[in-house]
Amino acid sequence: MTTTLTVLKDWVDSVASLTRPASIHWCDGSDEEYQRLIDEMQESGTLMPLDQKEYPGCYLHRSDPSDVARVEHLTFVCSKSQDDAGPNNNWMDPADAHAKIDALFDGAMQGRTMYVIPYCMGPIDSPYARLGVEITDSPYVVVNMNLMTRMGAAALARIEKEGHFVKGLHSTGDLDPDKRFIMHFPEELTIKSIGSGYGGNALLGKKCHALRIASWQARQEGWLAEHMLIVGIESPEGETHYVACAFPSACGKTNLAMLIPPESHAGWKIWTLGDDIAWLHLDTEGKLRAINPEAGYFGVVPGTNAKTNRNAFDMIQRNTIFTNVGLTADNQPWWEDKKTGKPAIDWLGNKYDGGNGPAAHPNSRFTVSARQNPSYSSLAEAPDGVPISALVFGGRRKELAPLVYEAKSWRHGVLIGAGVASETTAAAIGNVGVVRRDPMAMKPFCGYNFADYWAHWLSFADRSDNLPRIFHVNWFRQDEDGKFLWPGFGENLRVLRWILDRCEGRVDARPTPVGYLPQPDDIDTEGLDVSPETLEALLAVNVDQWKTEMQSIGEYLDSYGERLPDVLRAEHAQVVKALHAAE
Ligand code: GTP
Ligand code: SPV
Ligand code: MN
Repeated sequence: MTTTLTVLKDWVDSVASLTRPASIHWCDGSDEEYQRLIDEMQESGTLMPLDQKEYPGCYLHRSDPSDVARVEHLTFVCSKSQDDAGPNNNWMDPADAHAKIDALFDGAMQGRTMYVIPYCMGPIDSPYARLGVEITDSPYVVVNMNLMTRMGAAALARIEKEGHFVKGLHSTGDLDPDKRFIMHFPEELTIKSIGSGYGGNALLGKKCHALRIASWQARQEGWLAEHMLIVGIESPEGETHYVACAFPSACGKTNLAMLIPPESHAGWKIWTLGDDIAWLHLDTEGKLRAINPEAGYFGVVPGTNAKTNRNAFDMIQRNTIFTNVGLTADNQPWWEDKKTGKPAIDWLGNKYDGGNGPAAHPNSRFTVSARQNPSYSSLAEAPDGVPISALVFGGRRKELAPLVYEAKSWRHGVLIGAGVASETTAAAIGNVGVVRRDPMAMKPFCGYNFADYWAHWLSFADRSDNLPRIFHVNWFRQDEDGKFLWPGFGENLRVLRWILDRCEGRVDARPTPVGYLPQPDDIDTEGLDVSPETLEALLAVNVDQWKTEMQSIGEYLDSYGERLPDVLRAEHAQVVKALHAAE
């Protein structure tokens, strides 16, 4: 296989002459190709088969111990002007960046096969879908891209028809963290990544293309590329609403996207459209419509059990690639909070004795096709996507942020999004549990200056009076003993119900300086172990704490200087004023 498209052929030739692979393979995306690569990786030791009786088609990959998460400090946006990348991104001059990374690519694929992966982000016949080609020397990347994207012959055909595509060059290099870089050249629609084989660093269709490059394109073209799940919520009366939620990494997107209604909610159904990324476009009626550019899930394994997420638990019982989980004595995958089995071997391959930290890495992941999800929506393949009723921001906050509140307007909602903060998680290398600003859950993923990004968000109010309402949720409030105040998981449906009631004008709300809060009776706690006092705590607005928070948000916004939209400053000033008036 090769291509009739000269720009593609020339680029592949030039990469081959730089990286000097032993051979070149054009991926067709077939089942045979997938299985052949799986077999080859078992021979080379890259993959280990799991117990094929209980876990048919499942394999374990152990990554290099230094290569277990995204590397934000090594991720760069290399726009011509540093201001276009903004204070939210690491920046390098494009010429310097190319020189630096090309030197590392020089001869990097010697003795290896170079795989050319044409892929399509979004349903293959969707006008909103975008094309890319990833060149990689990692067969692990190829099989993951097979599960995560529409890749192969059909994508190549569309690329040849359209004539343009995002170029992604990846090599695992020698996995030396000092020679690891993830670089984006938005003006050239190009990504270059070397030195990591892990997730968001290496599966270039995901965060690199579908968020960093796509967000840049979306701003120019008038749409949004967001770190959001997309979920359909069907009531017992058969009314379905679609909601898109932005929570930072490892803060509950996959879980909410495939939520199982609790027993108390007979007749409710949840339909998953996407668990990580949404591309949002205004339609001719001014409605925001969402597609999921991905076709599979790269999900956090720890915490997944039959009670928290039965759908995911069942889904990863077959045809799943596990990365960095532990093993039981009978060669089944094991992770913290699995609730069944016992660990015998840890994620590093050492005997597990309980003394040296978790058996599964906290950022261990499963890769699986979305089609295996029992709650997979039939509209996940719809070319025009689904209409969105509500946008929801969220974070992992021990205190302060209430269980749920609603923005007073689109503009106020943009301020709420811009002020999102969350405790850091194991999804990126670095400290865990430190609260940091993560606007719209896009801190690591926005490919341009956040000031321009907020202006772009604000501009939607000028283009439509039919926009979704905006909310903020927090499943992670804790008491003094570190116990979660809210049961979370399936019970989050109770909060989604309030959100939909608000969208439908079925309930009123309590106005506060920070937004509209539920009247306590409007959150159904029937059958829950949540006392009225706990609910009150979950729905409280502590004026003093919020004043401090708004001060900190104000300083954060100010760090964007002149480019910060005045509207956002004005929205901020209004909340501050309301907090002072509330004394
Ligand atoms: P990325 O794939 O990194 O973008 O993460 P994500 O946002 O999809 O997070 P995910 O759903 O995988 O959840 C991450 C962790 O949070 C898992 O360990 C979950 O068990 C836990 N979690 C998810 N939802 C809830 C919840 O409602 N309450 C509590 N307490 N924990 C939750
Ligand atoms: C995240 O970190 O938000 C993820 C995993 O979804 S990764 O693919 O590594 O970005
Ligand atoms: Mn994510």
